[in-house]
Amino acid sequence: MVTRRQVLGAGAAAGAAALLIPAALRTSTAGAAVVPGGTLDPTTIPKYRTPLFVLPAMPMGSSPSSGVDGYSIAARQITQQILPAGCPATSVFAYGAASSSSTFHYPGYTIEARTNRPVRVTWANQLVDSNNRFLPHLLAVDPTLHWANPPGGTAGRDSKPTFSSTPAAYRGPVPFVTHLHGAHTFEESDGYPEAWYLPNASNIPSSFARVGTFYNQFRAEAQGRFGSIWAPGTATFQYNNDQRATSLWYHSHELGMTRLNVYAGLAGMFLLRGGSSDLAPGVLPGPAPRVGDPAGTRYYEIPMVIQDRSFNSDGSLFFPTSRDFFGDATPGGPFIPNTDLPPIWNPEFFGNTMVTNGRTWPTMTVEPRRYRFRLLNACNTRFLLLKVASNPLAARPAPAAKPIWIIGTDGGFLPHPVQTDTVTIAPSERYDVIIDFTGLAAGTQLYLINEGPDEPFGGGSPGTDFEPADPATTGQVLRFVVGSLNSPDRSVPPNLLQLPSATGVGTPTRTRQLSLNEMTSSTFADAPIMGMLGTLSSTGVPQPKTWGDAITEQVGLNSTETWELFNFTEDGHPIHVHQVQFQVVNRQPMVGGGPSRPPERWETGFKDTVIALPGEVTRLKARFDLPGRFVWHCHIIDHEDNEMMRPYTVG
Ligand SMILES: [Cu+2]
Repeated sequence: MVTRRQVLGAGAAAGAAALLIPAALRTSTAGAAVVPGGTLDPTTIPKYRTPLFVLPAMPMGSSPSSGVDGYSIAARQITQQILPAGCPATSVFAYGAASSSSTFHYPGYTIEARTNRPVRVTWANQLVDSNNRFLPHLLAVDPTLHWANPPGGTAGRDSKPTFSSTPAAYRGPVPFVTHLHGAHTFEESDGYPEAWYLPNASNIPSSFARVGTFYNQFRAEAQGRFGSIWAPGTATFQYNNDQRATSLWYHSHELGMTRLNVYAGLAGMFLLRGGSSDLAPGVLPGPAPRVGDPAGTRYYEIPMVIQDRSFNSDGSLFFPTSRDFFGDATPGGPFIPNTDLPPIWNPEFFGNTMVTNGRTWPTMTVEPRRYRFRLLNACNTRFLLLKVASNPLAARPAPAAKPIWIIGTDGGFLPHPVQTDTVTIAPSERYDVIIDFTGLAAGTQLYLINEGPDEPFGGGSPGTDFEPADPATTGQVLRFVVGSLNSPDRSVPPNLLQLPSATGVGTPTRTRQLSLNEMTSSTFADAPIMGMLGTLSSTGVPQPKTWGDAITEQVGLNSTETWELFNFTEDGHPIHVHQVQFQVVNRQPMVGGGPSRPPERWETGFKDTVIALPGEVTRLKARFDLPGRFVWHCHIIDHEDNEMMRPYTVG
């Protein structure tokens, strides 16, 4: 694989002038070619053979107390037909209702919740075989990062271990903890990356740490706060849902392993409905799946979890097993400890197939009416630029065949519906959209295409500033085929929608200057060894910090702050702050003092993840009203896993 970019050193090496290189001059080396991956050639996979899988609602468990919804959800290894019938099945990690093996699916079934009605979930790590012996990871775990590190024991867990020779991939039991992305929740229920736990397997080596550094503290807090006792191999988290109706998602969130556990399948959606921040039933296209729906129920509100994946010819997921895959250093390294280059971790991952709701390139029969889609980009690294086109192979940028109406994003409804041809969606962002197929003749075929790049996104437009994704593979997502109308569409046309109002976060009393950095190997000139977040000196010099450095963001309880994200790297990064739904203030060139840009039209609601583009400062404001220890991080999860995450505290 060719090096896909020219890397700017972060920190000291990044000259400010270099940051102002126009995006159009950036080297684009990927081209309209198949993205390298496993042994299965993506061009041989038949497209549009498999119906879109409509993710059912997650079955509830018994209610732990009056007014609280209870769930018991486990992570297990299963086999699933992700590739079309006739191709081999794929082993994945999947969430499901612990009492019902048929509910295990990648991605997980959708948790349906009501605003201001708490949901309490017992999350069980059941990554074990039928003899209750632990299963090793499906993918290659790099043990040289700052990671959960169970073999380090209690003294060495959650550390960056040292080695006297380059280690092989870790093959031990899989650490696991779940984060509900976008949730307003206390620290013990937030899925802190050092609050992981191993399965309660029979063969855990006695020298291993079975839980992460913060597990026992949060276990005690959960018992005090809502009376829950955590059994071995589990944690019980409570989501109070005291926030606006919106689309959240749950996913695995372990220190140094999030990219692997999410890629292996541990993700699902969580939809929060009702109350004054939602619309009355019937206003929007619906229903969405509910537990107990009779077979044949027609759905007009459908979550779409979009991911890129690569496969081997035996159906297994492909993920790099060596840094050699990236092609930016001498093959074979040398790696840690002989240089500073991790032996297995790759800076970014781009798959060469597109998978929606756990199926490659599905097809969906739609009625000639409006649909509501809950879009989630659950890719590791890939930014998507989604568009509805009539010809999937049209020259890029393709003409839009239908507009997409954006009505909501991470933190709920926008102030007003926004009509667009393209939805730009970074990893972990959500957009709540309406597509109107009304009036289309039966048999009409439309395609959801992707015009984002097959490489990191730095802003700009497809075909002008970057090469769009390969139209034959990653440039296509799914197909719509128009069928016949089953019943009248009584939903309100999107241009006439009156969306619920919201109260802003208030006036900030403090501004923090924060930096996004990329560190380059001291041995291999163009090879990134990690991303880093940090602060800025008083003279504007970035001060990159590791996960293990002392906490610098200590926020006062109930205070409102502006965070200025200075991006010193060459790529865009989706920055996620736990606990809060923030407002995007503006973006401005870091150097030269050019005018600031207001938020994009689809960013005018509340967000928990924001695209920070290279060479710009991106400003957000948030109110922090829950005390505790949380994290903020890049949601390119390959970056997050290798130092591009920082703890922060409130109160
Ligand atoms: Cu990043």
